[in-house]
Amino acid sequence: MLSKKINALLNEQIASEAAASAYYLAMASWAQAHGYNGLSQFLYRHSDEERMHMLKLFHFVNDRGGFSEVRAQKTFPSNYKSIHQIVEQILKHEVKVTGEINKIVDACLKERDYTTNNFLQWYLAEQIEEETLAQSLLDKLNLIGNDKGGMYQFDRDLEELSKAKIE
Ligand code: OFO
Repeated sequence: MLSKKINALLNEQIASEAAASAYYLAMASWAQAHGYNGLSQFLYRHSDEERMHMLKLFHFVNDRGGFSEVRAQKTFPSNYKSIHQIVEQILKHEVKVTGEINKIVDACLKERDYTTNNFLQWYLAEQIEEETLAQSLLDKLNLIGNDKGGMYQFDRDLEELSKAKIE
């Protein structure tokens, strides 16, 4: 059974994962409109993953006798300066999400809610992967600089990456 406090924290996280999904969807739309097909596919897929993260939490809360909330979404920007800016924002966003999950884990340990703590370990592992991927994309973009051929290849590589399985 979930405590009120953990239930509330998990509802915050449900809202955060839903927001991440919408944020990446907004970025995907920009990327597609600007001809970055690889990046848009990568972002559509990333948006789907965040929705899956949201649903996984949603079902966990309800299965544990809590109550999952659906909250209203804010509007995300439809304009971005560059691919570089988008990848920087993804990294920043993922670091923020890691901090949020750490905060819930901390609360679980204080309350001795080992079940939720155990459930959240999957999210922590996922965050390491996502932060590492965003950082490596940013490193590549820094290497490419303004080279158009390099940017074309980068977009092609993202297209390949987007074909991998969703989790
Ligand atoms: Fe960005 O991964 Fe969800 O939690």
